[in-house]
Amino acid sequence: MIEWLNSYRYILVYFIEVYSMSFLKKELQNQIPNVQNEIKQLIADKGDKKISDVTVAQAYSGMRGVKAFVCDTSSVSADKGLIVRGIPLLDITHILPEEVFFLLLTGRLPEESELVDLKKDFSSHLEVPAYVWNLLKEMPSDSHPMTMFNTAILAMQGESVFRKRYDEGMSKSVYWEAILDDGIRLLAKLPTLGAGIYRMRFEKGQRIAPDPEQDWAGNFVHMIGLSDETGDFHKLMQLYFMLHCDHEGGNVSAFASHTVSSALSDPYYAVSAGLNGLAGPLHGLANQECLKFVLSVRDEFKGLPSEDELKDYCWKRLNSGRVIPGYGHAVLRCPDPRFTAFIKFGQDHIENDDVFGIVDQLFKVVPDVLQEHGKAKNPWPNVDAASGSLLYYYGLREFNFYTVLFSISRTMGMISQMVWERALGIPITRPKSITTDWIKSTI
Ligand code: CMX
Repeated sequence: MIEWLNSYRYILVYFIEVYSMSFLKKELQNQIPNVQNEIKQLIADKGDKKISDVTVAQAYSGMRGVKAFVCDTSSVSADKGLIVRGIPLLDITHILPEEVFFLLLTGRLPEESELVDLKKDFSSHLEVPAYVWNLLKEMPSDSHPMTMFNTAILAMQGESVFRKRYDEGMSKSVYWEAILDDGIRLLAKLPTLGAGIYRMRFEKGQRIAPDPEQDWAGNFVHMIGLSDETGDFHKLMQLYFMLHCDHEGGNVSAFASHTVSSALSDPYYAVSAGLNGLAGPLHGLANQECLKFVLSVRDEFKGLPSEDELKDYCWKRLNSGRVIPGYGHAVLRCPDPRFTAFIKFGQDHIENDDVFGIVDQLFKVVPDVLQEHGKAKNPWPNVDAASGSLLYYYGLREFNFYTVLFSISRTMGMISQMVWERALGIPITRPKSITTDWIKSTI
């Protein structure tokens, strides 16, 4: 009798769990066994086939171009740029950040009811714990916003569902579920955290409480407190958070978070690690550097320079051993579609603005200059070339805050990649390094 009651209870708990599960989790729960089997079969069929060779030059050059691991959330092609689950980015610039998150995870866009469900999930985790705000208040008042943002994420590590369930002995087969739970909780808080840091760091007054009725980007706009009478800033932030969502697996932030998470460090550790990489000027911090550069042009020429003046200005910068921020890319060999989408937004919404005008003018001048310079393999603009000028136009002028916005969005990609890595049981990352002596004596 007791045995029967126990199994009855077990079945009941199972059905309650499944019933209360989000649409997103149910969809993943359906997909995962099929993908696991598919990959098992792929390894059985093609496991010994070679996908890449590594030269000595590549070993000394950041492993550029070495194909050595898998990421299915998105891919970056040299001539087309970002492709999210098979869809070229420019075909989905109209979708919400929440929709792209669903797409990254599941490979399809959500139905209306699934989107409502996901938004509801986000809305129930908007609050950042009080100890985080207290910690941030104690930091030096001139701390970089990225340092504050990443410190706050790390400080919340004790909230991790993954860590708690791991300590309780969770089975490997449900790691992905705990990662997803952490991911939703963390993502939901990031606009609150980012906007709160903005208001604290730049002395904009009291924090503004989140509004559970708003969407993810709308809540950020509401909490940052800038006026948005036309609603265009809201539209920009939807686009901004959508465009920065992911950029396959090999970029610094994705790869750093992938490596950290492979040790089964929870998402708070892994996202914070990834974002510390995003804070580098050759990666996400280039958006801050780029606007700084654009403003220096405006100040030097008291407005929009001629193409020749701008060309000379770029050469001076290159000759002093500095890069042109917002240009070049390790994978792309064409103008970044994210740049194209931002320029289009600017053309549709902005008239007669010097800062946006300089960005446009740079696009006419820099590719030729870089080609003549002869070093950069890709002379075209990347995402960071245009984004800052739009934020600046809508009144978000503190450019050392810009990488926080990139971070809020990119966390979607890091979380999506982590969910699948744990679902597929990808083991700890551990490539083999070699020594210079080994190369001299062995090759
Ligand atoms: N301005 C000047 N020189 C550049 C350049 C640029 N925009 N882009 C590349 N180069 C130089 C490199 O510094 C390198 O010089 P050295 O041989 O002296 O070291 C040479 O050209 C070859 O580099 P590459 O193979 O074309 O580019 P990498 O893959 O090494 O680096 C990137 C890619 C993005 C770091 C580089 O193009 C760069 O520094 N760009 C400016 C910073 C930037 O916009 N970063 C943002 C990228 C997007 C993102 O992650 O957010």
